[in-house]
Amino acid sequence: MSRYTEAKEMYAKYGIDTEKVIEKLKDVSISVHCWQGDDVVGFDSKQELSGGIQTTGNYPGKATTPEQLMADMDKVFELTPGKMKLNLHASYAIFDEGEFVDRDKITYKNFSKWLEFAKQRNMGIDFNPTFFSHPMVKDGLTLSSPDENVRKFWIEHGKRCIEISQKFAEETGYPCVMNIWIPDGYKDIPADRLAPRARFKASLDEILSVPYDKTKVYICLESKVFGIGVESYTVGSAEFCMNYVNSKGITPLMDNGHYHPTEVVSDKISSMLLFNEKIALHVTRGVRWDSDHVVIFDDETKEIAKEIVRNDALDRVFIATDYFDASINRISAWVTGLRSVQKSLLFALLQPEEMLKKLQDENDFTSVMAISEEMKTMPVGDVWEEYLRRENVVSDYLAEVKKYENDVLSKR
Ligand code: RNT
Ligand code: ZN
Repeated sequence: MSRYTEAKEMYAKYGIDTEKVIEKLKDVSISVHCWQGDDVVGFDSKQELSGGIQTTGNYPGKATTPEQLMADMDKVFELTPGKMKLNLHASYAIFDEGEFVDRDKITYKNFSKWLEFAKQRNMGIDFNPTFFSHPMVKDGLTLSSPDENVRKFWIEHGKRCIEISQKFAEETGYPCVMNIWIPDGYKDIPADRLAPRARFKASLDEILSVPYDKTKVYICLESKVFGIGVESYTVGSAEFCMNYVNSKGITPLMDNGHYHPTEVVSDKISSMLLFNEKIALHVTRGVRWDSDHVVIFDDETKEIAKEIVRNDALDRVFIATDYFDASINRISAWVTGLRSVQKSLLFALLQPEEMLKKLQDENDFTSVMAISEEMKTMPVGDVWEEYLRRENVVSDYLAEVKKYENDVLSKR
């Protein structure tokens, strides 16, 4: 008997059909962040990374041209099972020789190569305006700046990005999730917490005045608690974003690095699902702070996956990855993170959720604990291997990555 057949029988004892689970997992789409490939540098101005986020490390072979980034992403797609979407930042605009278009003026034409890339791979595109790493970020502020010219520049950027997102959705045939995150905040205790938030609110209102098709473009707002150099006050806090999103009927985005270290996104998902048709996630791994370490198959990632699965919300949660590690092979980092998200979803799909919910209602927490612990050592790995086999994806991705490093990355 094969290991998978044995695993199938073991799970069947808990009423879990591994065949159905594999079919379900195949359909879950993960939005792959392009910025893991070049340490969040982008192509438009190659400015130093700003906005309180940081990459550390200097592993050789990073992508420095669109062609290299695309080639690296192809390697990632080849080594990753399941459905994927391309997640682009506006700073990844591709210009012709000698051309430069600033962020307040970009159009979909500056992304035509990406559009071609996505279409050829039958992928949708998600998009992000880039409110950082740019000279128009003044004193660390963008949409909340007291300087009207600064605000205007970034409002125009936001508007252009909605237009581009709409075009992506129309051209690819897949809806585009457009996520707004701004780095605005203060290093030390501010004298006025209200005015910057009021300006941010007014700026967002202006951006959202651009007409767009709500069935094609989902606009998200991502909150944050603090960033490096922005320790005391963040304009786009959780409360700001949650209220703004609800008042406008747009989509909340939770990044699990953006809360106090003992707060967990897994506990927030159910509440957000009760009040929002869709929610979006940035799956990352914060180590002591929002460090954006590569996602691994750890407890919180599994718990997030469980919340999506047992609340029957796979079609209501936009899942995207968001991490950047420059200290290890970037392709391996990308693939490890993406596989970990999928593995967590698989683990979640392999839980006897109905049984556990019933036991909770009967206040039998003794059984809830015992069964949950048993599930941890069930043969999820054998189901995972079968899933890879059916998706025609190699199991040993490390060997492939090393080969690519040798053949391609080391020659850059
Ligand atoms: C920053 C946010 C944001 C960025 C990307 C690059 O803390 O998480 O999502 O990581 O937009
Ligand atoms: Zn994020």
